[in-house]
Amino acid sequence: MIETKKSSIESPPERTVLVGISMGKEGQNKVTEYLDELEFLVETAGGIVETRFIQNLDFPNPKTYVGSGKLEEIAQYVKAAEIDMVVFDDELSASQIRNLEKVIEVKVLDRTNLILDIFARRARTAHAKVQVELAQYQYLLPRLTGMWTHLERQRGGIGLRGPGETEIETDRRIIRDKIALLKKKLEHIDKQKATQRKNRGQMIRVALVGYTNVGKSTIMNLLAKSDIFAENKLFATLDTTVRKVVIDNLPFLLSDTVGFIRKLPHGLVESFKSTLDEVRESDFLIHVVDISHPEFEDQIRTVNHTLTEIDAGDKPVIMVFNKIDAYRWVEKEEDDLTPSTVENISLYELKNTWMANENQPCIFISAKTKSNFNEFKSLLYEKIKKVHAIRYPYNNFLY
Ligand SMILES: Nc1nc2c(ncn2[C@@H]2O[C@H](COP(=O)(O)OP(=O)(O)OP(=O)(O)O)[C@@H](O)[C@H]2O)c(=O)[nH]1
Ligand SMILES: [Mg+2]
Repeated sequence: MIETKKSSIESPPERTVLVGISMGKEGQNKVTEYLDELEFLVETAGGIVETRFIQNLDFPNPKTYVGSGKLEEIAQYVKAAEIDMVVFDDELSASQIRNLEKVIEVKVLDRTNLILDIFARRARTAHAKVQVELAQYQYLLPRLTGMWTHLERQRGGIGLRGPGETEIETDRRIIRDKIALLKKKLEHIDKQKATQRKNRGQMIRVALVGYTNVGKSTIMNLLAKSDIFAENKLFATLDTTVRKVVIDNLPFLLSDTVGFIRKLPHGLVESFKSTLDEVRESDFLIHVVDISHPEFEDQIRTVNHTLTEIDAGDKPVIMVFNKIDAYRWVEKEEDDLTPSTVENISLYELKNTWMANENQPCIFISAKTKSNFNEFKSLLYEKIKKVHAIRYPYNNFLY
């Protein structure tokens, strides 16, 4: 085997500091959740979080994101604790990166950069690789002048890894050419994919969608008896997988797609549009939710928002609340008069609230313990039967 540049997997995890700002009344709780997620992203990318800095601000400082006092505090910590990189919870502008890096003197990353890096390492097929690389270069180009790429100690590592463990190019002229080339490649692949989809004919098509790490691939594996990679990391799935599933005697095509996340970089949504064709062209969606996640309602909003962004906002949806085995809640004391929060709601109450909406069928399951899974299959069957009856009105001998 050819010896290539040592991959980052073998190097020690990059020591990381997170920075977020807390805005408004609910700010403190929100920023904690957001930074929890950011920490999960850093770990998925192979870093380790040493500490967090949070500042209360009405809006981010246009020059340095946080105020100058806080920035100084961060810089001192970075030096003392030998930190490798500082990750900010929002997308930073070129000048913000430049200004921050002057003071902090180590690699400065934002949420977008981090997500792109994870996508780059997860991409397996040629299609996904081209899409991610394109999004990476489009992100990089306007930010090159300010980037930490020139820092001697900081060349490479998280933030600059391209698909296939090689470092991505940081020369402006070469990047421009690459972008043009990648766009052409993508066009070509898109044409092939469109032909493939046409050849599938009139089969009923269903797509699993949802926030990342909610259990989409696990459900796919149960339904299709397949063996798709599922793990407790963000963005385990990047490429859409399509499988034929038969429930009783009704066949349909089920696709498992990339998970969504808060502030999914727009460039990534753009370049993944063709992967998401599968979603856009399906007959209906199975929106999987991780009910055990404290922010699941926010996650539902994010998913709906992203669906609208890819022109799939008006598809019929079955809501599947997964991971009921991990759902925890705290019963309120009778004399506790503070308003109920998400933590005080029982699964029973939650079910009643969601099931009251007749326009949107929903079901509560656990893909892990298979609890209620047969009921989920029946619900799916009924839904497919309806689509089937409309599409093949003379073919009713199947049920
Ligand atoms: N407790 C519990 N864990 C589950 C359940 N279903 C899935 N998981 C776990 O949740 C994690 C994520 O599952 P995946 O199936 O990879 O999730 P995904 O939605 O495909 O994630 P991405 O592809 O990363 O977007 C894995 O560790 C699963 O084992 C469930 O019902 N209960
Ligand atoms: Mg998956």
